[in-house]
Amino acid sequence: MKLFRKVFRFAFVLMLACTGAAQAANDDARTHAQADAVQWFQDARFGLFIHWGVYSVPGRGEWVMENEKIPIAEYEKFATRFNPEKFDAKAIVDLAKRAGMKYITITSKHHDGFAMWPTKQSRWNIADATKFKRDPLKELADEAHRQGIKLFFYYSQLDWHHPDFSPLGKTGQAAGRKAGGDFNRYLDYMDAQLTELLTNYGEIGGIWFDGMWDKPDADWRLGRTYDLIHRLQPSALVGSNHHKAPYPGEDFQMFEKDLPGANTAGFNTAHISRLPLEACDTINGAWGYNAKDHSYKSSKELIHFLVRAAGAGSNFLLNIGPTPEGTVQPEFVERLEQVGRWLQTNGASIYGTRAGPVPPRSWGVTTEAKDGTVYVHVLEWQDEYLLLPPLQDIASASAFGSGETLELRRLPEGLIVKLPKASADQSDRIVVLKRSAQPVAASSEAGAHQD
Ligand code: H79
Repeated sequence: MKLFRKVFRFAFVLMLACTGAAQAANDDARTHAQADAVQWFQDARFGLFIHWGVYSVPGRGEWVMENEKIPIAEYEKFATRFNPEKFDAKAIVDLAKRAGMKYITITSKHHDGFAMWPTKQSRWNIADATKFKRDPLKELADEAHRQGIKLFFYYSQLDWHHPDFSPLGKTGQAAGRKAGGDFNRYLDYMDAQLTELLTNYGEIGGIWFDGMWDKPDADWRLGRTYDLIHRLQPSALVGSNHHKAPYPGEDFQMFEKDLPGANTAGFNTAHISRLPLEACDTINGAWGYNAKDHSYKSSKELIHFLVRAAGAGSNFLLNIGPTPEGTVQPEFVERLEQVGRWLQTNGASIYGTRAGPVPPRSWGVTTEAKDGTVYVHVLEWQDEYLLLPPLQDIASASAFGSGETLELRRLPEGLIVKLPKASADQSDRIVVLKRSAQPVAASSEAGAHQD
């Protein structure tokens, strides 16, 4: 009997040790996968955001259900008209590549709860509720993988359609759901949908959550959901647009319509964390297709946003809202191609860089490559000379592209650089600063003054 107990205890301890070791190995795998993914993400710097769903049918933006107080039964009729036969995953991935983007983040489910893939968890999805029998997420995932573009899924935790999204939050009050749903059952549904997305679509770059702000005080079981994601795909990065400082388990921090630190949009009150950063914005004013919104940002404005994001150490996720047919309107294509052309020439000052030694300024920003080369991006500055803070180890300045040596004066107050001449259509004047191994003294005798 005693022996039996001993053996039993040994087996029990061994089992504990094994699960502990397995857990440690898992954690270790996640740590390595996450570290590589984070490096990749920060090097990428530019991605394509896609807002696409049944809301594209009325063409009044992705908030149409809430803004126009459309009840569920009425809203579901848009799905019967959603038949995006012109959707061409290759055309979309080609476009992202031409734009110089390294990843795509697409709405798998927005606040209206509609799943853009044939989920088995409810019939409110593209296969069961529309005439369109294809799986656009699968087509996009396969094409993205073929072309070496990473695919992220946007997933709205807020749901205006699910009966168990209860009690209601700030929004979704006009959808017409009965009270008494079970929120934990909703969270099980969400985890089951995420499991599908992270199991059936190959390698996924990450999950981009949105909508927690609707019920900031609810228990969202974040730890459980984030662990599930990290277990299913250790290299998938998790981020959430909750407008607060990041929670444990999140791998990047996003800023909606805002540069990190700028807070121009007013609702990203979270301070900047040490996590990788990503700022997202629209080309016109809408995320989902809006047929009447023609206030397009110019390609120069978009380039400036990209450059200012890089200077703040952040990625830029630039959005398109495809039409209900699945095509991309020409105004978006044209602008993405223009940004792509700019990146073809100037990409070395953006890709693979981190925020540079001079913090963002109104005149522009600095980025820094891994070899220490500093790129000064002069965006809004009319004068011939620019005063930079006294950077100690800068040996020389040259114009990006032409390589022309630029005059550099080292004063105790700072570095004065003579800027390259701007051409009329130039979005950005880029100065390359090369570092020396030794700090350079602040005097013209040091040989820094070149005419
Ligand atoms: O998917 C796009 C938008 O539909 C979504 N995020 C981007 C990426 C988005 N949802 N809401 N918002 C953007 C704006 C949020 C506004 C809020 Fe509020 C202000 C949320 C909480 C305070 C006003 C009051 C709207 C809800 C309550």
